[in-house]
Amino acid sequence: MSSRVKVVVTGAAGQIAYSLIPRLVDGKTFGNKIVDLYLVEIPQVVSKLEGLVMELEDSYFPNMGEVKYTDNFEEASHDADWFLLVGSIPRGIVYEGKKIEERSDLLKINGGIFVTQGEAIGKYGKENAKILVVGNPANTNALIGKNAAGKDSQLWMAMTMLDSSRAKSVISKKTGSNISEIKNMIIWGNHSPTMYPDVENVLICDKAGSEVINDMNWVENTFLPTVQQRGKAVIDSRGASSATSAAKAALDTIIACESPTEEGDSFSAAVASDGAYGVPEGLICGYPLFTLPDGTIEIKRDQSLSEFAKQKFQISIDELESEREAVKHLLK
Ligand code: NAX
Repeated sequence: MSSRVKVVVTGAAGQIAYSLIPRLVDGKTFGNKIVDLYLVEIPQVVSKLEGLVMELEDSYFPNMGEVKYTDNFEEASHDADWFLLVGSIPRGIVYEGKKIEERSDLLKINGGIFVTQGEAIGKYGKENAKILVVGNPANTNALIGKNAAGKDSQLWMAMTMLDSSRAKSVISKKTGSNISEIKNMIIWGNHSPTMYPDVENVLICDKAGSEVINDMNWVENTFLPTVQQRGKAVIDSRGASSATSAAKAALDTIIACESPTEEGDSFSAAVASDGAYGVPEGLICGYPLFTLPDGTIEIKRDQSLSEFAKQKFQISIDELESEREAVKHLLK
């Protein structure tokens, strides 16, 4: 195993990145490896990264390798092992004279960015590079990027770990169990309010969630809306979207990919469907995943879905299909 890892982070001057970047080099996320960072921003903002680099240098991180920054994604992408694609144009900002409110507008603007970045990753990234898309709409951005990269040996994921952690937190409060005792917390579908957090297959102190939480009224009317709308609740209170929790979720995704998954557990991320669980091929869909001791990452295929679960999951699959339709001109 290489003792160095090269990580590219886009949106590096943004709020998630400010929590994320220092923890990439703190010796925990990548263990003993020396971490080389390549930070990417848009030209209008890139000079701010000089200050972030100064802070990193001043923070005493023995595992930090080279740190570079640029507004040229292609230059950053050479031989990178990991790409954390956090940068995107957020909802609510004024872009070319128009306030961006609709998901369809977000898809249009960000879609273009992911074509260019995907092409560079396919051309210059490592053959076995892992790509985690955080910038929204994450699943469809990943679909566009993966398609543009055109390299099946690279693993494209969209982040649903934050949704999974939020769901664990709600279940932990409901059942009085510690968050570490909640395993196999699956997020099916899209990282959007249509996601389906699965309370039936989740394990709470080694018991099936369907046995422990015997309260469908709570599931439907409290649990699902709380998890699905958590991002909005944070924005309403903070006046800004989730940042420190999103950064932690990105780090947890890396750790889950870099170390074997415990028996019975899984981790959440959205990956390209190969038809698993009846999802149309190619859609980047939230699944339960596991990492084998040799580093291979696979979809866990033995989970059973009740009629209730299938119905909820289908709503999210339909949304993913309509997003794919909206960006079909960006797909090769
Ligand atoms: P910020 O607006 O603070 O930062 C985004 C940064 O990306 C900005 O500095 C911007 O200049 C940069 N950027 C835009 N286009 C770029 C490009 N082409 N190349 C490089 N950099 C680019 O947003 P922040 O709060 O950090 O959120 C980043 C993204 O994460 C947003 O799209 C947000 O919606 C998404 N989120 C995704 C989550 C998930 O679970 N998947 C949860 C948290 C968050 O909402």
